[in-house]
Amino acid sequence: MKTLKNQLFLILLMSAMGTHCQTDSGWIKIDDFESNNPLKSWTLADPQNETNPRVENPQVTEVRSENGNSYLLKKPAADGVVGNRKAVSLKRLPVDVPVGEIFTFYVRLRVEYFPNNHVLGWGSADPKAILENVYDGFEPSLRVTDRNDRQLPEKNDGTLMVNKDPWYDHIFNFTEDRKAKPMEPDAWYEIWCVADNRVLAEGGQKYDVYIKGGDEFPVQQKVYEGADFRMKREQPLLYFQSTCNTGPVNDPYGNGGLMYDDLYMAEGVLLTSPIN
Ligand SMILES: [Ca+2]
Repeated sequence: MKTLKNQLFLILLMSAMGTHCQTDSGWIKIDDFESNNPLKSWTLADPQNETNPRVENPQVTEVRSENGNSYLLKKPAADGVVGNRKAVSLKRLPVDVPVGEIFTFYVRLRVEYFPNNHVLGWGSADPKAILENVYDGFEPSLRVTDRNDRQLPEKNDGTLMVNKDPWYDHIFNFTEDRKAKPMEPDAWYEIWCVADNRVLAEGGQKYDVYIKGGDEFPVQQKVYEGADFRMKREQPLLYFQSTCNTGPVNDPYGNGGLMYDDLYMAEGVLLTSPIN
C-alpha cells in the first residue's frame, strides 16, 4: 500500500512539473544550445530595421560550436552593416516566475568584441508586446556596452551594467572596494541574477547580481544589490529576451557580438553552478 502511495505521489509530482527538466540541484534548463535544432524554440525579429541599403533580417543569431560545446552568438548585423536598432531574440521560460516569488537566473556570457550594445533579461510581456516595446519588455536585465550614454557622466567602458532607476549602473567589485573592470573579450563569465518578483510594497521588483569569470572574478562574488526591475509590472516573468543595436546609421557604434550559453533558472536563491 505504501509503495502504491509512493508511486501515485511520484506520478502527481511528475505531472505537476510538466515537461521541463529540473536537475537534482534545483536548476531548470532554459537552453544550453546542445539540441539538434536549438533555435527552433526561439523567436527572432528586427522590429526597427533602418539598414540602408536595406538588408532583410539583418540580425546575426546563430549557434556555434567550439571544443565540443555549442553556444549562441548574437550580434545586431554582420560586420559593416549599420542601422539595425533592435535585434530581438526571445524564448518562453520553461516555468513562470509567479508574483510573490524569488527565482535565480543563471547565464554564461562572453564578449566577442567591443564596441557593442547588448541588453538581456527576463520579462513579463508577451511576444507581441516585447516586439512593440523591446526595452520596456524587460524586468531584471543586464547590459553589455561601451557606447556613450548622455545620461551618465563617464563614457561606458564595457563593464557589466544593471538597470538602476532612472537609467543603468555599473556593477561594483565589493571585495576590492572599487569599480568593476570592463568585461574581457573572449572570457566566459558565469552570472547569477536573483530576481525578487514580490510586489513593490513588499520590497520586491528588485534583483541582485553575482559573477564569476575573467581575471577579475576568479571566485564568485556579489557585484550588485538592489537593482530595479525596469517596468515593475508586478506580473509573472514569462520570457528570456535579448536585444542589440548597431547604433544609428549616421552614428553607428559597432556590431560586436555577445555569446550566450547555459541559460538556467531555479526557485529561490541558488548560487551553485548548474553546469559543474
Ligand atoms: Ca552549450
